[in-house]
Amino acid sequence: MSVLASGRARASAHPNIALIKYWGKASDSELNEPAVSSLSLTLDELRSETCVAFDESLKSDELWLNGKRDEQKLARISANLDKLRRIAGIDTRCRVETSNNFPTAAGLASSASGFAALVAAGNAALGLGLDLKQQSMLARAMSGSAARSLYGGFAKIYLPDAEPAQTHFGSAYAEQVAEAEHWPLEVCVAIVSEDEKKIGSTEGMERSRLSSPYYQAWLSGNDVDVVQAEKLVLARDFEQLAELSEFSCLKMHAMAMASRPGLLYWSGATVDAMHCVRELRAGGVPVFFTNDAGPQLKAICAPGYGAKVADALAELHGVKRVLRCALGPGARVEALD
Ligand code: 2P0
Repeated sequence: MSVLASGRARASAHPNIALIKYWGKASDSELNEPAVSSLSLTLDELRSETCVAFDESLKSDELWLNGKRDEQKLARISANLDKLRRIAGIDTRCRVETSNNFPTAAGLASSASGFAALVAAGNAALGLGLDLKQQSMLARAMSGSAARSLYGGFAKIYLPDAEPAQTHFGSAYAEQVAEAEHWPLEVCVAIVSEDEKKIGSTEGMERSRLSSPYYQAWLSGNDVDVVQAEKLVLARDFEQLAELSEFSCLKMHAMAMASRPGLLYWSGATVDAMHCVRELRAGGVPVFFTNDAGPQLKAICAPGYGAKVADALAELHGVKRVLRCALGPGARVEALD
């Protein structure tokens, strides 16, 4: 620990939603290297806040999630705290308090925002002095999508640019494609279930790698998709980004569905919402859908169209509520109480 570091810090971060999807790991090493490139946008209103306190008086790590002691998720947090401790050269146990203002583990990328906030808080608490790229590498080692939540606006993980593995960090990292202000897209999240998903992403990815006959084809397409998506974001070409992003989403799910046993993250309401979005688009509303390892449907809208899309989704039977989000900032350290 740096002599100036207090061992305590608080940070916040936002979930991100991939327009070009990550699904699959390069190996089962603890560096958690992704097998595919990805590109995402970071949301504003959804938020994780994480406080860490490294404390010599603690006998073991503690996790408090949304105000309650959580023993179930502690092992994963502890293993990731070990990564921070290894860099700092300490063995001090830590109390982690984290809260989300949205459903946890329901396909809303709570691990992305949660681990991005943990890295930012740990970096500050231990005085590690990691720059954003290093923080992103470390967050990726904790949860692949967390690397992207270090950045606001649009971010990508582009594997051909990855560096030779470094001790502690591995190689893949995220970098910003554009700030939120570059293209203030709006996002409507149709919540169709608040339950935690039954098969987590890590387990699902491994199942797809081992059993989906489409897995190799899936691996071969994402570098090209990310290069194209980045150009479309920079050119603010909504129509072509809509087509490419829905393609990436459906391609990922088709491959995952063909795993054995098949991974079926959609509910009937998810599919109804997809049709609703396509009908809106056919009627001239600039909107497209995407969906992750859970049933919620995310509708990405051109600036100014969020209210209209939210109203249409809210009318669907099976949609419990619709969250509206703008694009947001990256992870940041907050003042302690
Ligand atoms: C994504 N997802 O690109 C994809 C699309 C879900 C579907 O990244 O195992 O929680 O912790 O590295 O980051 C979710 O996977 O997985 C994810 P781990 P993570 O957003």
